[in-house]
Amino acid sequence: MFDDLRGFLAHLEDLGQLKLVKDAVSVKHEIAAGMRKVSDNQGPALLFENVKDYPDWRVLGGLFATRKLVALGLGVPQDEMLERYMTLEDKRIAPEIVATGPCKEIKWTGDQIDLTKLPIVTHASKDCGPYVTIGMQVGKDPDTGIRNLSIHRMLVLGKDKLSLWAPADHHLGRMILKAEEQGKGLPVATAVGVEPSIVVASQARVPYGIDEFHVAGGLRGGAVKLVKCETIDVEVPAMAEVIIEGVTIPGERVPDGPYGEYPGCYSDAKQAPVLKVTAITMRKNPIWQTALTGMPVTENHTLIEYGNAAVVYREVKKIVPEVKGVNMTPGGTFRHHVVIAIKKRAENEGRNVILALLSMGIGLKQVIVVDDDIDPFDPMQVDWAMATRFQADKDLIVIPRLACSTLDPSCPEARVTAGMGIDATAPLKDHWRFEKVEIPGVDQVKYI
Ligand SMILES: Cc1cc2nc3c(=O)[nH]c(=O)nc-3n(C[C@H](O)[C@H](O)[C@H](O)COP(=O)(O)O)c2cc1C
Ligand SMILES: [Mn+2]
Repeated sequence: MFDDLRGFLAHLEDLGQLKLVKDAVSVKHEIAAGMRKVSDNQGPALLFENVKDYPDWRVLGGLFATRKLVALGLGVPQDEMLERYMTLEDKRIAPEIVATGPCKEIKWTGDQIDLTKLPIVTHASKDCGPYVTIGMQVGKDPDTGIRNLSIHRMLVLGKDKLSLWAPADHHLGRMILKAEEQGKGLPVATAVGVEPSIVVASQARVPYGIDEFHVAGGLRGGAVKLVKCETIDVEVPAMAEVIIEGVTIPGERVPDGPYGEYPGCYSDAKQAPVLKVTAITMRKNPIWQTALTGMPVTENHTLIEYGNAAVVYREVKKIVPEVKGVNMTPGGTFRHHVVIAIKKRAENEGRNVILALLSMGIGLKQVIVVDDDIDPFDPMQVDWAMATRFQADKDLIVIPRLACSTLDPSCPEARVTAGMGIDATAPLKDHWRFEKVEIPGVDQVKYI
């Protein structure tokens, strides 16, 4: 596996999956424009070497723009990703604390702290400002001290202040609220530019109280090396490009937005916690990494696919042991829509699957269940199943007002959604009526 981000970049360069961009680009929109293009065109990732106003920096964008890049990051063949991801997610290898590391090569403390000296990118046309979009936030539960690793966007508010959009239904948001109840700020470190398994692990849907660095260890097949921060009691990846250390200001909230969000629409300004920066450390000749979100598919979608598909697969498996496929669909942002293929052996198993998935609260609003003779990844076959095996009056389930982690603008209020289930499995009774028409001997035809 890769020791650090630079190791992964060298690998991508060998494979022709990394483009070194020499053209001068601005951090305002111009970098994001290139990222949009490679997200729409199957890569490659982009390393901008000539960033206007930031001569000391290189900026990396679209590192996970395609599903192929995510698979390369984990060193897993793309068609085996879900199966392998699930095995590796369960492996769990504890991180190792080391004395120091490259992320300490340069240190800014006190008056040296200045976020405006980092090439933080403004992405979408209506974004309210520059955002850190792929920082790995590390926080600790104020009572147990157990770490959490996740990604939350941060808006630059000044030289030493950032917003930190971590809502209460995410683990870091919960920690911030817990600390506030004790009248304290929460120390939070943000690591930018780490190797891919740490990024993918940050998206694992593991319960509160599980340190995602253990998941990263399993994904990469070896312990992640962590070092202590300079100013807060938090550990961060030793090989990271940049570390931003800070403490949330208890009770303080700022408007954060509008921002071009993962559903592909702008979110309104939300009241986000504020982080006071206490130190910035980095490697020599640092690489700043930024990630695009907005209309699917971007890296905000590809990175989330397998964490979501895994938790859905496991939930379905509890009800129907023979799960043939789980397709979190790209148009459904890899969060909202799923197609499940099952081998059903009791009449209403599909309905149980629908209820179980809609009640998970992970953002699902549309669940389609098909039989195992349908490829859930083929929209034509799924449509055919709906055309011939589904009747809306008896096979459609609508559940109003579910609590749900979502930024979908069609929701009646924040974090509330209706759920829809479509049971497009054929009845077991009179099954011959739902069989696909087949012609014998097609495989033997040699003349075309
Ligand atoms: C590129 C990227 C950006 C993200 N930005 C945010 C964000 O700004 N706010 C947020 O709550 N979640 C964001 N997420 C999703 C969370 O990081 C994800 O749900 C994570 O699993 C939460 O961790 P937790 O389960 O420990 O709460 C982002 C994910 C990715 C891949
Ligand atoms: Mn977590």
